[in-house]
Amino acid sequence: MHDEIKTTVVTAGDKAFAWGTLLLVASMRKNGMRHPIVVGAMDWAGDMKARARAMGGVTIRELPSSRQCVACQKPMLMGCDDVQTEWVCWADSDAAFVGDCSEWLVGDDPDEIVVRTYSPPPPLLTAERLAVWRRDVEALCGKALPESRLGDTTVNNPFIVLHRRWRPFLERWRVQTERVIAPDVVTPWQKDSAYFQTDESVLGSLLCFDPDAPKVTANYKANGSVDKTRYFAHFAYNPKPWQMWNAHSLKWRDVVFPVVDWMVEKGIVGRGDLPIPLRRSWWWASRAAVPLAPWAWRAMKLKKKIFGA
Ligand SMILES: [Mn+2]
Repeated sequence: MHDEIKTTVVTAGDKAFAWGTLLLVASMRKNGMRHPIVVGAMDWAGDMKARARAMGGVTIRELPSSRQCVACQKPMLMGCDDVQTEWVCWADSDAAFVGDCSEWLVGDDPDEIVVRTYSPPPPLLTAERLAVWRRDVEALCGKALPESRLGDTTVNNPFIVLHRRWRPFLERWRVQTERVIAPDVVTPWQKDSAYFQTDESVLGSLLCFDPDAPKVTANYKANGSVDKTRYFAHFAYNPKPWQMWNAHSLKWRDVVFPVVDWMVEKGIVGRGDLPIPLRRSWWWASRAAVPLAPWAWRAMKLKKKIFGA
């Protein structure tokens, strides 16, 4: 990319997502994306921070150790002073860029937010929950639109691009997240809450009902809809590829391993430092264990619930 760099990429993870974050950062550098990167890191080991910094242009912002989910720090990080560029891009740390995606890191229109809408709408978004969103937006802003701008749907936010003119909007998103998400919420998925996808649902509520919110782009391009060789690959399903491969993530094998190879080649990590699922030589075992992934994930969650780690 020869154009001036206009965007800072922001991501975050607790220690369970440190390897994912390294993959994300490495995928950018491997593909020639030289953008500054801000990483919100919660409880990371020193060597993981050193590896991230070794890729260049990476600022680490320590997140206070807490039980509240890291995803809720998204609006704070996107609006923080380490972001000095005209645009900011949020990228989830369970993801990788495929190809040079620089073009997708700047929006077509500074008045719009680049974020994907759910189609079809998530089943958990009932009319009752939309009414709660509207009521809460009205309490925050002192006003709210009578009808949702997004109809019966909302947004899915692993990848966001926003112009810095929307910093006051990021601040409203941050404050509302603090108001409506309990401080002891650990994981982003809260199916019994009106804010069932925590930070994402709060963003959705504002985009639906805040009269001063940016308009959602009708032209989301980072998913490969415009160019199948340049896209944002979001791993989504648990467990994540660096924890254990599963039936959904197998398709990302040829996205993940070239990035791992690049990190080893550049001396960012040694092969022996890699978690087993990221070792090519163990692929046969990783592949064979796929049917066990849903059970292993349940066991991991239970362990976290009991031991908090
Ligand atoms: Mn994600």
